[in-house]
Amino acid sequence: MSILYRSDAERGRTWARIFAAEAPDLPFHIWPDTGNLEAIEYLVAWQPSAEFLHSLPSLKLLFSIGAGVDQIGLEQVPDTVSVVRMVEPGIVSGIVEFATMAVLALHRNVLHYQRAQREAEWRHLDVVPAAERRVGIMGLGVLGQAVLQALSPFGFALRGWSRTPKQIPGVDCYSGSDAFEGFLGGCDILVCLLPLTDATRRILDQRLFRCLPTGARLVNLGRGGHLDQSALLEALDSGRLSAAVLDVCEPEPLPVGHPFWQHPSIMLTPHIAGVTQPVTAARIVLENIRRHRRGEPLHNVVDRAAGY
Ligand code: NDP
Ligand code: OXD
Repeated sequence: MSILYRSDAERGRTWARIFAAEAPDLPFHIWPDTGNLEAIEYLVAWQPSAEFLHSLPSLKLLFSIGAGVDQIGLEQVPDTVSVVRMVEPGIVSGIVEFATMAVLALHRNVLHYQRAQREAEWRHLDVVPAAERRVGIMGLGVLGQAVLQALSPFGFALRGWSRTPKQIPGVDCYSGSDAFEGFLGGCDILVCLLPLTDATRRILDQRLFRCLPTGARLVNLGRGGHLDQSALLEALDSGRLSAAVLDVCEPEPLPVGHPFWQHPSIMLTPHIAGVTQPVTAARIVLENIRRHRRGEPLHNVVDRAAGY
């Protein structure tokens, strides 16, 4: 029995140290040193190929190194293998910090002031009180709820949208496609924290932008595949949207010359909002392996039918 880690090798060395100290009976390998492929029961990876997965006859658990699992391609994972996503405090605090930064930057018109500074213009906009700014989160899971909690002390009018109904104190909750337009109509700042599935691909499209209040602002922290890029450019250029913060895009990185790189109303970051932290993540994975070995239910198993 062994575990193979197939991701960033430098962070993998921290994982290896933790496993050596806390689970010395479980051999820990860092790709490309796989050890005996037939002994691998646990795999930690971002985007393993179908061919590689099928070369591991004893594989029992596939741990996504990230919170999202769309990059794995669930349909290619053998039915005998459970897929577990990464829910660990390092990702959560990273997303909370980034989303708070992005919402505050959009609320206080930071992209406008960056442009004004570049043009050496002393050009101010009205300050809108937080209570008059409506912030909506698409996706009320681990990350969406943590972001709402962090935004609460600022006094924004908060709302959220999910697949199944939720009740969150201080947040107007909407669910399902029937409630979607009503939700969007009250989002001056919209944050996408959805998983990428068949139901959410290209959800950030022209129809959605038309349902937002004129001049709304967008933050996409989900996946690049959520966004219809042409629709965003059109919405920004027509004034339907006024600014966007994009941490994810498709492809990553964007090609040289892509219009997002230089767009004055887009802030682009290279998928760094929530980064898996090796010390906390290794311990979370180890706890799940222990549960598996004791025959107990696992935490954060992906629902393959739902795709997240
Ligand atoms: P969760 O699985 O905890 O939550 C997902 C939420 O999305 C749930 O509230 C779910 O609804 C909702 N949802 C899913 N499908 C739909 C749908 N069709 N319609 C409406 N709501 C839907 O995920 P996390 O919060 O942990 O992560 C969310 C995503 O964030 C990840 O999948 C990943 O893509 C992205 N991410 C990005 C990072 C970055 O650095 N930019 C870092 C980490 C994650 P319900 O509650 O009803 O099930
Ligand atoms: C994740 C990510 O899914 O980093 O964790 O995008």
